[in-house]
Amino acid sequence: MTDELSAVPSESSGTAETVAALEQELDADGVLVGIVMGSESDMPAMEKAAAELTRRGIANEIKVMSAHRNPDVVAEYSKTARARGLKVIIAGAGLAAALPGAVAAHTDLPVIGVPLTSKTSVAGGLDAMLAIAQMPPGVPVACVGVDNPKNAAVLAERIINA
Ligand code: RP5
Repeated sequence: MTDELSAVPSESSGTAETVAALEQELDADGVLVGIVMGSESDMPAMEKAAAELTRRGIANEIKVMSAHRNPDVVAEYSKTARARGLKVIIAGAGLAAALPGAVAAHTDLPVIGVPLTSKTSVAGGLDAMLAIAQMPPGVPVACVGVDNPKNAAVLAERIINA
């Protein structure tokens, strides 16, 4: 047994228990919902999702990562989300809003997309809404209304409690 594995509780002799114990080490301090967004400029909108989750007693974390500007960060975050204990990821983005789909490409956790308006949006955010909703079969992303991060938080709670 390696030093790393000897730190695993003695009752964790099977593979499943060992994996569970190692995943525990990656635990995100009880965070259940990850909130990500494509730009710092999305923060005023997406903070409302965090505030709603916090109001409902659901631990969350909030991070900026762009599908186009930081693709490797998005992939790493998404791939490790389940092992860290997250249950749902909320992803907000505007314009060619690839972030929710990019996250869903790397995790089987439920992903809720929030289409956002920004200063160069066209059709009042319809650009982002279509980019988020029109995912290919087999890689679903839930899509709430334009600039409606509160509904993403409420839906995340319902998913967690389903
Ligand atoms: C999207 O482009 C972001 O999600 C944001 O809504 C929009 C504008 O980004 P910035 O130019 O303000 O960084 O990727």
